[in-house]
Amino acid sequence: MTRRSSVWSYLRESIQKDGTIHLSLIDPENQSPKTAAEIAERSVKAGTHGIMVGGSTAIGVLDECVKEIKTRLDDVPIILFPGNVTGISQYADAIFFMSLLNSRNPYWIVGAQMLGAPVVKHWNIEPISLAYLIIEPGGTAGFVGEVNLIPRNMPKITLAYALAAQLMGFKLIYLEAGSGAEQSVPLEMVKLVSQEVGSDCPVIVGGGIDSADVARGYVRAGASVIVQGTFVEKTVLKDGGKSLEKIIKAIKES
Ligand code: 1GP
Repeated sequence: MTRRSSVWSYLRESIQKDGTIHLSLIDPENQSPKTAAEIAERSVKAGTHGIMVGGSTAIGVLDECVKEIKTRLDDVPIILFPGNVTGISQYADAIFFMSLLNSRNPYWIVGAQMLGAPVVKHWNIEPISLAYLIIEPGGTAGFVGEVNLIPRNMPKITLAYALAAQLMGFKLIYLEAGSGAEQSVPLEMVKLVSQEVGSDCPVIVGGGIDSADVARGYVRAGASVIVQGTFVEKTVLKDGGKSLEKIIKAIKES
């Protein structure tokens, strides 16, 4: 198994080239490692740029899941999206080394990171610093992360957090509505944050994105990365990746 040399360079260059890229998120808790690998493989065929692996609660099966995906897909980066210190696997190419800036509990801002950092360093996993902001409704991530949810009608609060993240030197900013959220992040919020900090810190949007129209809206609002988890897990094996392909095509053509 080889490891990619620099996932961050790959992401940055892909964003520069394509404008907005797509990442597929797989939660190891939702299926067997074999099924997860099948989903990842089909997502790549549908045009996704990389595979994120993680969830708010998964423990135990992560290594198996990452290994299985890696044996099938050696040329697409596998990036950890950890919900806690248990979300680290030595087999991944990179890790979104994230801080949940709007948590009320310092554990999610820097405590888990303090515990995880030596492990990331030991396994030489590429860290990509990421400021994580959870917006209403927030879902499981909002609940587990003890978040002071940003109200949907307060884009300026999100911007203030994003500016703080930029000044603190984070590479990426992730605006999260929560996995499977009924309402995804408001367009106006994505637009404001992308306009003000997007050229320095690319903006990732995720949570409840389930159609080409919604994805198109985020591309036009200036998002650099669109993440889909629930949609990918629900559709890719059923229709061989056709629906996902449509969404990724819409992202490319917007
Ligand atoms: C969750 O933003 C991601 O952390 C993806 O959300 O599962 O709703 O696509 P979905």
